[in-house]
Amino acid sequence: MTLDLTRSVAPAVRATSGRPAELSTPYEVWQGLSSAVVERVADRWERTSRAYASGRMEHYFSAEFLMGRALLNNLSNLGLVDQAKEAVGAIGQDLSTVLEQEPDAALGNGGLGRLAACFLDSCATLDLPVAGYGILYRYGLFKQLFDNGFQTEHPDSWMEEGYPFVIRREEAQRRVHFADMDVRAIPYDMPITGYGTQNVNTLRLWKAEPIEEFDYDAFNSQRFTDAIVERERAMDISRVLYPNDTTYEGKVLRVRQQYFFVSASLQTIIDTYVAEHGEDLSGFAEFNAVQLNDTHPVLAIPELMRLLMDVHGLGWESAWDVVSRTFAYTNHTVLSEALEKWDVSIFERLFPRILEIVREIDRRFRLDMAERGIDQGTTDYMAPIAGDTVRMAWIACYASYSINGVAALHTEIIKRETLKEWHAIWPERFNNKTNGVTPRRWLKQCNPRLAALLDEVMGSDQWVTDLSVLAEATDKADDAVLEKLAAIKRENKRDFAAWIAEREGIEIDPDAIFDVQIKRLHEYKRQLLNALYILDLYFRIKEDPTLEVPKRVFVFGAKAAPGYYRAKGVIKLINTIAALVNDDADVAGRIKVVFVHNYNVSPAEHIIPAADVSEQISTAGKEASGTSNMKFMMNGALTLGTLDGANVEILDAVGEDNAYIFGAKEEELPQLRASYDPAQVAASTPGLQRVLDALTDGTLDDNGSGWFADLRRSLLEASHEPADVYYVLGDFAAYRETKDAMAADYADQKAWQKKAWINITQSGRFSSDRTIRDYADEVWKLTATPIPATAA
Ligand code: B1N
Repeated sequence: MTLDLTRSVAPAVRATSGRPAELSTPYEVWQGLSSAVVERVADRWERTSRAYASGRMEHYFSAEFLMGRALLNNLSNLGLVDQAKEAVGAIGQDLSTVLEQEPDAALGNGGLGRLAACFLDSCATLDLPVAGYGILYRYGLFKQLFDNGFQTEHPDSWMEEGYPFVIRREEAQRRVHFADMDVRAIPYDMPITGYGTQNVNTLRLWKAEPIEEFDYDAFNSQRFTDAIVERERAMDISRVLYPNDTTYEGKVLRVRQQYFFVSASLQTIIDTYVAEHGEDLSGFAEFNAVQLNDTHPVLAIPELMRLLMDVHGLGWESAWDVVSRTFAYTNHTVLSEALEKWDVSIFERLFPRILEIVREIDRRFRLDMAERGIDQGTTDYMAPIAGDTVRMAWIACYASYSINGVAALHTEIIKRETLKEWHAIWPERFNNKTNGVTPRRWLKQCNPRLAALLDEVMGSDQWVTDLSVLAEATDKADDAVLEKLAAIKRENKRDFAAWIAEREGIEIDPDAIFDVQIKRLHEYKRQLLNALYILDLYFRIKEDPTLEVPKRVFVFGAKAAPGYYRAKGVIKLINTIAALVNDDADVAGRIKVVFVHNYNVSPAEHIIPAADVSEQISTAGKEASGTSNMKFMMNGALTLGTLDGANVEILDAVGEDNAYIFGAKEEELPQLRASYDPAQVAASTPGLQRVLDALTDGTLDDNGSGWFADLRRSLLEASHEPADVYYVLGDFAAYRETKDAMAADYADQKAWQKKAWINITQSGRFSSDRTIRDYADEVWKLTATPIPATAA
């Protein structure tokens, strides 16, 4: 029943290092211990795959899985942490040092990719027959360094030295055909363990390789380099993750990646179906459903049509009948720059047969609309093909039986605006699935002190798999509990301060308020608003150095897409503000600004448990959901936020006394914007002009890049875009007032800890277990399939 690691660690370490375990490096111990864990779950994994194959399955298609580190997660899920500590101790090493050796699997950009990872954890924990499918990028999201405050990007070769958590399945490879080349798709399978269950689910990541290992003719005719180049062309497909979050680039390689992984995945799923149920594919949708994680895998729709018709002999009608009962589509953003559109010419070049199918979908769509009496303008707007472009979101909406947004407000916006034409015709397809995060990684593992307190207060660890039970403890916050909670936060802040000192070389005071904004750098997320506040606070202190202000540490973590210059300007600005304030004699340590470089999943695990304030300050209506807001809440940080995304539901759960909400609401913005004059707001808001002028008057040096002047212009001057699109100046006064009040409230620690406790105990709704149960019941129609326990 329970697994035993004790005897297998030392031999596994010896096998990886070729040395006695006692002489191996911490990195070798990580490799050995990780291999030992995979070895231990091998039988369960195989039994789970077999149990799922014959029943109904859900397949989660996503171009991104931001998995982070795997070892502690697996040890914790399998109940092996203590055994691992002991086994590692026995060879003279320390488990936490070993765990820190592991590179993050950063095969995603941000929230969308991390959501997919949390979902896999919940599916396994709930014994649900779900598999993930994606791409084994050789290079994950770029590594970020700062050079004089400027972001620089560096390759993330995360598995160059071997990665024990994926198994190459040579025998399960598939061929993917493009008009200009055929490639092999080799699956690398990652076991996904659940918490306290025997089931081990699978994440299948595809790697592209040439069909011919090597072109010997070219080699023999002295065209050695040509042969190498040809080989590399296939490998290019899975070489690198595109570093854009909520935007896309119409690059040929990106669409190749998308087709590559959906084609290989569908071929596998169909082959499994045929093996179980025979050659007649008309029953495919009874046993399979595919969730499309945004539009990135939408080529799966025409590809399944192709496979059903060209390979398995179905006619168009039966194939379309299967397809339209197979796919469900999740929309993750209302930003128009993220809605993928591809040039017809790219499809022509890469996969003419897919283009032919899309054209036929388009033709039949137009007939369908005509029959429904939809006018020509609307039909043209909604059609899969417009002139020279293929619109992936419209194909998704037309073919999917379910369309969902990722928070209540977001779903209302897509119904009312982004996808309103679709909602008008097919309202029954639309549903909301508010995001969630896994409490295993984001509470139990990253905040063991708080987890122990919850065990104690609750009298059991049931909360780990049913977070909603914490609500029973909302009223149990007596003085003893609140003091323990305060002590835990303090310890976490000490640990974090030590981590920051080592990583960034900055000393911070654990008694200060830790105010944190960690997320991708984007104008709509308004890191700039936060930066303007800090600058204003700095000037207030400079004006009156005796001013009494609560001590603060402002923590940032953010990567900017390499081509997004304005976002890079904000990074440079925050780093420049840090240099200005951190050592200023007048400031005297009352403000520290820390920009954590190379923000990723594992830094988040250090940062979130230490946070007091969770900055969730996007322009209302722009952040589809947000998920760090949920992680902070679970760890007792209070939200400083706008009524956007899932913040709305967090406020609902905790009540207005336990969150700090400010700013324009989504429904107010159109009217506010109509008469908005940012220059006038700047002139009439005390202190604001001074802050904006500091961007260009020599206070802050952008090293001749011109980026700070651009930021100032973007707020004040309308040119090719309206001024201050994201309403930064409009919300500034309200933000400052709320943030000042929040900082003042921190002094009453008892009241503050009480709010923190309410946030923690009311976070049940934001467990990804709840989200996944809802998908499974309402969209996927799946039932739990626990594998029977065996003796080993
Ligand atoms: O998806 C998250 C949400 O919590 C966030 O609010 C949302 O911004 C995020 C193209 C995206 N939306 N769209 C993307 C990522 C990569 C890419 O190439 C778009 N990411 C989100 C989870 O629902």
